[in-house]
Amino acid sequence: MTEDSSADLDFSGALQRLKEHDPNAAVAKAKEQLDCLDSVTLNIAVTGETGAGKSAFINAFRGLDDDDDNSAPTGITETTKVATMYTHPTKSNVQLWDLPGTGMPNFKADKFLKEVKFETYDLFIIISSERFKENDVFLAKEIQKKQKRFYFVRTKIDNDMRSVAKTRRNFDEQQVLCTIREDCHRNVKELGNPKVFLISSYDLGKYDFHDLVDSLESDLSEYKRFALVQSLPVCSLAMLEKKKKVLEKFIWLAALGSSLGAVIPFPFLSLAIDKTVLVTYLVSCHNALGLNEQSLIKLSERMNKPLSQLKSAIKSPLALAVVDKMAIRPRTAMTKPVKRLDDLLDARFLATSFMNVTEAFRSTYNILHEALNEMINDMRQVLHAAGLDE
Ligand SMILES: Nc1nc2c(ncn2[C@@H]2O[C@H](COP(=O)(O)OP(=O)(O)OP(=O)(O)O)[C@@H](O)[C@H]2O)c(=O)[nH]1
Ligand SMILES: [Mg+2]
Repeated sequence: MTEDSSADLDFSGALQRLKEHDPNAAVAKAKEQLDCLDSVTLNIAVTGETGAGKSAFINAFRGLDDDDDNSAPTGITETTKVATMYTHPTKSNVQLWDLPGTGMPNFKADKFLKEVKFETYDLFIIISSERFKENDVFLAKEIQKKQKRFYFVRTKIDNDMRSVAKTRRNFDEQQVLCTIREDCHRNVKELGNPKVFLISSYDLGKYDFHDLVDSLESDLSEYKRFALVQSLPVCSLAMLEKKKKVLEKFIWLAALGSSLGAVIPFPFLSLAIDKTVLVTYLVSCHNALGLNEQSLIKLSERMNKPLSQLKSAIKSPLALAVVDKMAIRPRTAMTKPVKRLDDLLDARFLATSFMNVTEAFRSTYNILHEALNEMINDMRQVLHAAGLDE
């Protein structure tokens, strides 16, 4: 199967196939697709002039602060000299590449692309903290020639806002954004009026980050899109909604992939459902939604809210059970008793009875759907507690 064979990716199609065809084959196919989702890699190249904010953007994209372990070094003395790969902390198949700056006077776009091995990347993000320069345009043209996509990002918008707000009495944010946008477009219009995304790497929830993600998504194959959306930090309610849509789309795959019932006849429920597949799916949703410990710590630091306040917004037994399952520390007598994830899943399955494999599939789908909704509701409450629910 190729990663682009997305036509099959829907629930009713899967159900139909299950009814009409060999269930064993349908389950095997789902498992194959799940493996594919796990193994697809997304390589994003980030380039632009020295000091433009490439490394800071990469850190923000990975949900890290500039001073975290494993973050890309930032600052005026930390110039990126060779292409360096940074993997996503929870989705290691998403790789961001910090490429050397493009600002040298003798810059040759074709030589540059050859040196950084352009074929490695799915797409290029060209960053500038001012107007885009000649070298940025040369590079974009060359990327286009090589049949790859590029996206212009104008960063450090928060700085622009601050300095204009200081000097103008009738400060109008939209007006300032409009001026910056027009200014950027003037310098890149020979490329056919490409979009320019205005961004602050220190506040991804504001300005055009969401639009950038929409554009990246629409240009990627279904599998790479899934990897991208899973990896993004939950910086706003809008981002949470985006994740919900994408995660929901793949529930049926986990439901079908777990249907051991197709292979082993009932009546033993534990034999009918492969809980490992379900647990893997729920843990990846939990990470993607930002409910894991590391993401909550980052959110509490960024929004200056106590971690305990954010954690107390998480109420669903399922989300708590995933946290408990993922905890590195051993359980102690002091640890609040939490239902185990496997037990919770068993309890939900016991409430249903399966007549055949399509029934099992449908029930598993509903159980996972409900579980995902519970975690999404929890994350909505976390964002509310963090003050990010506007
Ligand atoms: N306020 C603000 N500062 C930013 C932003 N992005 C980057 N910076 C700052 O700009 C400086 C340069 O950022 P880097 O990410 O190191 O720039 P770079 O493009 O990686 O630079 P080189 O590696 O030298 O090519 C750092 O001090 C960052 O903190 C942003 O969106 N807002
Ligand atoms: Mg750098």
